[in-house]
Amino acid sequence: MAKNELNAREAFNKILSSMEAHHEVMKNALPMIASENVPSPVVREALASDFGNRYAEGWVGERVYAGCRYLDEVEAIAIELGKKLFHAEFIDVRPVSGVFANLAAFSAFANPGDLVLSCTIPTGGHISHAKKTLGGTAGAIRDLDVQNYPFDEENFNIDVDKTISLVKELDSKGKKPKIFILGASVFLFPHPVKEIVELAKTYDSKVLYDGAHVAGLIAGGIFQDPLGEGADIFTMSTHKTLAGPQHGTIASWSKYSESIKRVVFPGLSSNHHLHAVAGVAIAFAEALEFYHEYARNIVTNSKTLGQALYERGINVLYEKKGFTDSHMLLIDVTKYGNGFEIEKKLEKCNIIVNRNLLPYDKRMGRDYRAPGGIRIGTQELTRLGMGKSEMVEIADLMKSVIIDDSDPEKIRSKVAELRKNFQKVKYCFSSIHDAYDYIKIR
Ligand code: DSN
Repeated sequence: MAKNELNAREAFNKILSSMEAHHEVMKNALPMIASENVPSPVVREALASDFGNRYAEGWVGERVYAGCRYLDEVEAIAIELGKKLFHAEFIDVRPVSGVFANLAAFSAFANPGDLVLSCTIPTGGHISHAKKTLGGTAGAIRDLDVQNYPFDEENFNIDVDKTISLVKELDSKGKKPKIFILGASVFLFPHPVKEIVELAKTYDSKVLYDGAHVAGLIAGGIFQDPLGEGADIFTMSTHKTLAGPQHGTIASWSKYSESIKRVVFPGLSSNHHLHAVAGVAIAFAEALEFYHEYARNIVTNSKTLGQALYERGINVLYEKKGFTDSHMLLIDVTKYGNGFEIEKKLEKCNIIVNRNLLPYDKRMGRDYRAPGGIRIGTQELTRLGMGKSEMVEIADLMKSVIIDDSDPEKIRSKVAELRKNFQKVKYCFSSIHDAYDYIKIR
């Protein structure tokens, strides 16, 4: 064994101490990555359960294994609750992530070489929607011909008129779109679902709405209702604003159920992570009971934080549109450095955000390594019970880091002080354990 190599016992101990240390940081930090959240203790209980050690291939009631009685009961409940939450006729909770849910939709409704449209990454698109040259799931894995929507930077949204012209032009060259992909990873304002649905009808194409980021807001009835507006398929991950475990789900219509079921199993999964399915079922129940309030508080907090940062001189984009209609904000930090530098500065103070491309970064010669922006989300802080006054305090702390270059140690202790009274998960049925308690069952 080389000198610095860990033996098995040392490795074992190191793994446990790293996990515990992570929980200590989370207790004292401001977690603001827009794609994350803290699930309720009950969801964590589901994740630690024996469900995670079992197989249940196939559909509820038609499994190809024995021993599935309770697994089936829970998955059937998840499906029922999902239908109510998302106004869907069909729910498949088996995709193991949002990317798998998207790949299932690409596989069910398009063939290699088919044309699809999506947002570019600097205009908010997710990597699973992206072109082959970027290694995106649609382009590189399903081999789809990905074209991008013309984008209205002023309003941070898809330019519908220019999209209509682009699609006409592509059609004249013999390329009809198979899928219009909507939804995004920087998702500030609802996408023009109705308009794209109208356009899609002309070409007999499908509209796929990737609502991973906003699923909890949709469940709470404060963002657009994609199926209600006419989308064919609504894919999501279940852990962002929805605050469940890391997993995926597809919501759609009965007429597409068989095509979707077939690709999800056996096409894209054998087993589908039954502990996560139980967690999803719990998160759906929490959403039905509590997210009307939770979703509204998230959006209020985002707008409040946007305004407070803006008033302190930080260039939060889209002020004229009220900054955001969702859980996130996009900030141009180029006056003070690049997104990477600001992300690291904030991290030193236990304020956790991510660097992000801005829609105009490419023109400025910036790329994802050192983009011009940061993206922040308020969904996790809201889940911990924070409200408007805490958003204003956070704006002060962020200003101290970004503009005043204050001492990280001082800011870290102020962050910990602010966090002291916000240790429980709200908007759930039971919260005996604190949000970031490291729970030992060994
Ligand atoms: N890449 C994630 C995000 O942060 O938006 C989504 O998968």
